[in-house]
Amino acid sequence: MRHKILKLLKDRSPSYLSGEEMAQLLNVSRTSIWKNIHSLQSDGYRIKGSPRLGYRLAGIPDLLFPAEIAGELQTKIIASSPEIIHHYRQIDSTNSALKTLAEKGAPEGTIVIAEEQTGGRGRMGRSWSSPFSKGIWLSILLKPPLAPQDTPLFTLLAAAAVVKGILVNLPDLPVGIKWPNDLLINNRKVCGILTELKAEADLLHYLVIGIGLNVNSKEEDFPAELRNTATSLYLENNKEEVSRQKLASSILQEMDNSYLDYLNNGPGMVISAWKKYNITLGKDVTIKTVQGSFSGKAADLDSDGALIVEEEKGIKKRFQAGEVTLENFTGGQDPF
Ligand code: BTX
Repeated sequence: MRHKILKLLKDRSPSYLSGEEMAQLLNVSRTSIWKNIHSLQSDGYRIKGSPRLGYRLAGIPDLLFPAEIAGELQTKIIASSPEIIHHYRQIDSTNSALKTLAEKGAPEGTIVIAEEQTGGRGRMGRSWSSPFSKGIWLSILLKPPLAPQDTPLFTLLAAAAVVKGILVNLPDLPVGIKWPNDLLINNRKVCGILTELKAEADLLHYLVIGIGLNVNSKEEDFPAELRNTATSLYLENNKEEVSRQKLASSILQEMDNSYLDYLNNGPGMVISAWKKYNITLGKDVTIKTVQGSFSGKAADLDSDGALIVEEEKGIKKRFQAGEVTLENFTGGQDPF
């Protein structure tokens, strides 16, 4: 009902629409209209009431409500209807919440998005700073018909889709992907991706792809220890705020487009999109893995997403996981 009332107000904006007309159009009581208007107002929608004219929408908060991010979407699977978009003002971790929903049978394409995470998670038990309304803290549930060993490609798919979503809104931003899935601008981390899965030996049950993108964070919004290594779109965009609603919609749309392309045509496009936006290949790198550290030139990306590193004597090694440090990067070693 809230979505329907909002749609009517948006369609009529900036004019007024009477409570009686809304009640008739939606076939509900005027009390129901009135209650929903109050609930929208308490969420931050500026709805002006006039005894003679009715209601008028005067402002929309930049919060990631399903009605706002789903409005322009033309997705087939991901966030394809407001019912599979779960929005929270505050939550521990969107990945954890989505895994709980997945266990209860949530359909593919379900997303969890939050204004703030109190226990945002990075890889290997690290934490992810996620202050209120400053970023996009988002998780997406996918159930591709694949073996678990194919899943690293989805992290690459997500990284490239987020870059595309950013560039739709900010075409000049020099954003690049450090293997496998960190997004950097001017050598600082603007986005991280955490992919988690449930699988048996050769059967993938589901994937949860968690995206953390710093959007309107100012220096003081980052914990002191991150101020030299993290950045936000705001800081890189001449300190101009960016609409999180538009950005979230663009990212979901690009994720959906890429996922459908993957399902229909295989991994070719994922690999070429990742290569197009990467800042890793051709660089001297050190890669830390559970087996130890290796240095060499990042030579290529394999068709399964593995990084091929060429060591000094021309010996090539394949890495499916690890932490890459880019050597001789602007300003010396990168800080991650
Ligand atoms: P990561 O392990 O590559 O990065 C984590 C490291 O990045 C931290 O140890 C810290 O040094 C740094 N860091 C922490 N917060 C930020 C930040 N906001 N900006 C830049 N650097 C930061 C990357 O892990 C994966 C992060 C995924 C986060 C998403 S948010 C939605 C979803 N839910 C959830 O709990 N996690 C994911």
